[in-house]
Amino acid sequence: MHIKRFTAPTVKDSMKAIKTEFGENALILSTKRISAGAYEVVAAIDYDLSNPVNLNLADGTFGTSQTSVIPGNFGNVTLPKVQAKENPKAQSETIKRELKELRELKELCKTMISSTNTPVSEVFVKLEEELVKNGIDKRLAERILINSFSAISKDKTSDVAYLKSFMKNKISEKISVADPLGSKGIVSFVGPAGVGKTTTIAKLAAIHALKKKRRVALLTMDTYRIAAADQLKVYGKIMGIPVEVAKNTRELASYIGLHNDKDLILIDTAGRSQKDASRMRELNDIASISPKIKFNLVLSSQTRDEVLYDSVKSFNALPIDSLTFTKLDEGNVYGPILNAMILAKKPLAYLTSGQRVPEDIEIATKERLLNFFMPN
Ligand SMILES: Nc1nc2c(ncn2[C@@H]2O[C@H](COP(=O)(O)OP(=O)(O)O)[C@@H](O)[C@H]2O)c(=O)[nH]1
Ligand SMILES: [Mg+2]
Repeated sequence: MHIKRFTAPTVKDSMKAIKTEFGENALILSTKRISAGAYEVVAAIDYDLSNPVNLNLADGTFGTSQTSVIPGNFGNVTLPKVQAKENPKAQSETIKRELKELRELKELCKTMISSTNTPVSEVFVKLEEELVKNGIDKRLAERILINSFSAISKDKTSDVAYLKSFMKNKISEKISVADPLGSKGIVSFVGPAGVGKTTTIAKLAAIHALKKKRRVALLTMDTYRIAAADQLKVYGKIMGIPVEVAKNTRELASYIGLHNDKDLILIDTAGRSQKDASRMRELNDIASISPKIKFNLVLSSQTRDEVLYDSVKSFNALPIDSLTFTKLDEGNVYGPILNAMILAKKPLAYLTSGQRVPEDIEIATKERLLNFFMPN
């Protein structure tokens, strides 16, 4: 469903604009006079059937692993291949399911329109605005809202507080958290350049080596930028922990062997553009050294929509175990974290909010995340 506000000098003019943009099938959600000579009409249109949408209204999910959570940009993460393999019977099942979902969506819109005492549509639009203002992808915001509105009893659809807590629960079901350094292991930090991988590693190394007294070794494969390895060496020296520079995956494998007595081995990698195929291959080679190596994808919370989705999609080709979001101190919009988590379908490990080592890092908790996504 696509919802849009149309403002014009008269309702008739708004209707004309709606008809031009949305066609005959537009559903009118609300009409109000906003000032002398200005009327606002909120209209909605069903998704085009050709658009790969799975609302899963029946079970209240935002989408399944076989279909996109969010159409459009999110659609080609897993969808094209899965669809290509579908046999005609499965395809017809998919079409049937989608038609059923569209019918349910239409019913939901009708319910919203017919509610005259407390215009549900206004609550819907207001909550959607709140989510979108917080950086939550509009398409995801609509799904969360539709799933929530359709799952609660009608007398609750204008109770904003109830709706918010219901939506929080819905989001909570869809996200998870995990600390990859909870037990002994090897974790490689990957992600675009400049997001804060090396700083995050320094913070984690300080916490585990100095505070928790665990045996830690740092390995770096970042030999592309001058002084990149030095940055980590300085941290290692201050903390009194070994730092090894590996020029290739063969060397990396031998350093991993050398430090097999350690509780934790943290691997720093060169920040690379996901468009750089040879460097992405190198990251894949790290994965092939040992299945024990975990991958944490580090992303900046300040990266917006398309660029962020691009990174998630490209790096998700690696066996990513968890995510980290950095630079929370640089903004007050947290939706992109949710967008990326839903798209990546991976748990969140750490949040960082400053340059101080080791103070500015925290282990992610669901409670904290939900407060970021839907502040009270
Ligand atoms: N404001 C802020 N800056 C950060 C944070 N994490 C890292 N940085 C800074 O971002 C820049 C790049 O960090 P670096 O760790 O070298 O990124 P890398 O290229 O991914 O290894 C440095 O100036 C860091 O001090 C954070 O949480 N908040
Ligand atoms: Mg670095």
